[in-house]
Amino acid sequence: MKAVWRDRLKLQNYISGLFIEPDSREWMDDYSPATGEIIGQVPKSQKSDVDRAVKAAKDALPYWSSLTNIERADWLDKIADNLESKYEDIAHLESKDTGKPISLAREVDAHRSVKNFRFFGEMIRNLEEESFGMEDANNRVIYKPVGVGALITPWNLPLYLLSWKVAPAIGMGNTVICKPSELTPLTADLLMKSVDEVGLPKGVINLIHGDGMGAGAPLVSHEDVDLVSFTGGTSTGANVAQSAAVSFKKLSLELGGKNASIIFDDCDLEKTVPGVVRSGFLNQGQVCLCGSRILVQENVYDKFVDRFVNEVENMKIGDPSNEDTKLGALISPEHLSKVEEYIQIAKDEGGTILTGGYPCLPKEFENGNWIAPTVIADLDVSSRCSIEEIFGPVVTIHKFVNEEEAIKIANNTRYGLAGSIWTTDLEKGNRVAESIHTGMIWINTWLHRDLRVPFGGVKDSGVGREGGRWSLGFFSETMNICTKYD
Ligand code: TXE
Repeated sequence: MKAVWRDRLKLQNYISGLFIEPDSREWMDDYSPATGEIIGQVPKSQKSDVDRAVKAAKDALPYWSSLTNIERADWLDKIADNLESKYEDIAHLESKDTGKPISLAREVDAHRSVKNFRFFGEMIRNLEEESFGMEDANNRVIYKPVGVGALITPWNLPLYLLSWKVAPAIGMGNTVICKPSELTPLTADLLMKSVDEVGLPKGVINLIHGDGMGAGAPLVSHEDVDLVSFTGGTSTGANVAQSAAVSFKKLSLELGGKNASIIFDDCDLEKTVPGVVRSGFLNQGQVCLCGSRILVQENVYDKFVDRFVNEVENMKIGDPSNEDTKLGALISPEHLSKVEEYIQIAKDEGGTILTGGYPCLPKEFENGNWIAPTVIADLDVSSRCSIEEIFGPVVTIHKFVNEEEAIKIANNTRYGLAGSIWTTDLEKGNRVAESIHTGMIWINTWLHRDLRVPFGGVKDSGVGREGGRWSLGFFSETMNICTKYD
């Protein structure tokens, strides 16, 4: 299938089935992370745009929520089919907008965006009512829509994360307003085109572009918004939580991570090294699940580090549109500066840079946000780079002696999202996993996703779980109806 790429897309909001300009008539530039060129213009929306979108969603609610699960599942399938026909477009737009390699955008972003709609369509079609019989009565548990949902998403996996929220939200009978990151608006626009093409009833899915303060904040605090699902940074998440709490909105927060990869000396190094490289650097380390702290048992430390650094240095960095590129650019100049500052902090705190620096790239990329994958050793386990989220292609490596010490280091952070454990002793792997304070752990793998399982974190990594029936639970109100027999 041929990709369609149109330079400098001038985007519109999508409200009540219409693509419309923002009231401000102002747009922000959208930049290519790889080259620094302007590739699109993003509406700078404000409260009046948000008000209009919320009204559209509220007006659409009575009809949409009156449909059966099967009817709504059919709509999810239609959106999935339409997105699938745009598979190559999704990959190209996402790669252009985020700076990630095209192969990754295809395998991960395009694939999962389609799959999210199919998966939740299937789940909702087969959702069965639960009942609890008593001697003299019966309890029926039913799922009702929550109402109008605000879905706020970040820039690292734009359509992947947006579809992860939209599909279960509308599938359970809610109507929604999407607020994608202002840094990566292109595939959210594509989704609206799909929704428009399939003829989804107007107002069920609305989209407001804009920045956090102008568009995100008035959306979260809007009195007619009943639920907020947010994925993004921890400090923004704290603001969102504060604002949503005032009117007791249903809230799910998926925030940052500082995940440990724990390598025991009995691991299979042939599989562990590539697995840990992937977990450290996928999407330039800009995935909340990335394993950015690598804890290695002392007996295998030197051998692991040698092989690991060698494999990292062999990753191909450069033009995201090349099929064999493994690492692309960072999302923005500001984010690149944040990552550079952390590398400087690591040096100041006594870290040794085992590999890193800047890649040598053709002239067309000189204004992009580039940095080579960086591996830092010799830092104290409590140093800032070892416990704070960097969210870039930077990992720290630490030595541990035994299980207890590995667990202690892994838990030595305010974050608690995920992690991975690498060992051939599965009993030990499971024992250690249960002691780690996170919402998810992988053993001998990473980012091996079954969409039925709960996804989310503890501590500063968030509140609540999405995924499978947890998403269906979050995007609905469960109600019990108890009927007493004569
Ligand atoms: O995300 P923000 P940023 C981490 C990562 C990164 C840091 C900051 O460490 O360096 O967060 O990234 C919208 N009310 N993650 O600043 O601000 C915003 O417009 C409502 C981890 O880019 O959290 C965007 O749509 N909405 C993360 C979304 O929130 C607001 C992925 C996320 O932006 C708002 C990305 C407000 N007051 C970064 N302010 C993950 N969990 O995967 C902003 N927004």
